[in-house]
Amino acid sequence: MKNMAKLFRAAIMGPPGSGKGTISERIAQSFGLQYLSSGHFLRESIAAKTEAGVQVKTYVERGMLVPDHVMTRLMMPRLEQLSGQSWLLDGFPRTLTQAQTLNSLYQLDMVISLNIPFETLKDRLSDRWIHPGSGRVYNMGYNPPRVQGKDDVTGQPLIQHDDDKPEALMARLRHYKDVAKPVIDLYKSQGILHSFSGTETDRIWPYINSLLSSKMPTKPLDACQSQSP
Ligand code: G5P
Ligand code: MG
Repeated sequence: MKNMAKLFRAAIMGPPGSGKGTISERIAQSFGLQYLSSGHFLRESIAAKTEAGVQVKTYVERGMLVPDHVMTRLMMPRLEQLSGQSWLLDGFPRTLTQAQTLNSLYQLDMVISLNIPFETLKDRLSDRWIHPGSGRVYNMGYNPPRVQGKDDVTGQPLIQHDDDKPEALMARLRHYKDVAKPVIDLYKSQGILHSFSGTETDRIWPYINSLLSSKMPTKPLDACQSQSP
């Protein structure tokens, strides 16, 4: 039974390593929203070597933003497939152009923005290792590979990009802030932005949980079909 409860559409924003994925999984589990991660779709396309995958590989490997038109072409069909369902977007939109494209098609109910201190992000991301073939990401502290230095699926060696080294990281995080600012301002002007600050996901989560509980008192009826990536 769909469409009996009011649909709920949300997005979560935050710099690399801010906990978007971790929090999205908790939201999807607790509130039964469909969860769509732009990074997951990109890595899926890279692994499948689709046309889009080949196009985006270098950007993703270097932590650079994928061009807007490629990104919207990847995300919009996924949203079309979810018509009549409630969803949460993780990592999209990231630029004003992406936000405007999304805005022209869907009205978001809520945008969650994570403000995590640069020092914390730097510590988390400098521990990040990548499988270059697929774009799979590991964190040596939080989610290490089963065998040190090897990808869980292929057993191939993991690498650390120059971009995840401290100086480059600071530049990327500053760049995130510049690009995100107009997006955040847009959602603030629409009255749907909710910002959360802190250094630990576990401490931020209860606030997000209670906000969502107040805005979404009952689980959407399509809850059971959640297909988080
Ligand atoms: P992604 O996949 O969106 P990023 O770089 O934005 O990737 P990432 O790494 O996925 O961000 P996250 O989802 O914000 O981070 O955070 P997470 O995965 O939950 O947590 C990060 C790490 O910290 C994890 O190992 C987690 O276990 C750990 N962690 C979480 N909470 C805590 C805590 O409290 N304490 C500690 N110690 N650790 C914690 O995008 C990838 C690339 O795709 C492209 C870009 O190239 C991007 O770089 N891309 C786009 N390009 C253009 N437009 C878009 N819309 C794009 N979307 C993706
Ligand atoms: Mg993520």
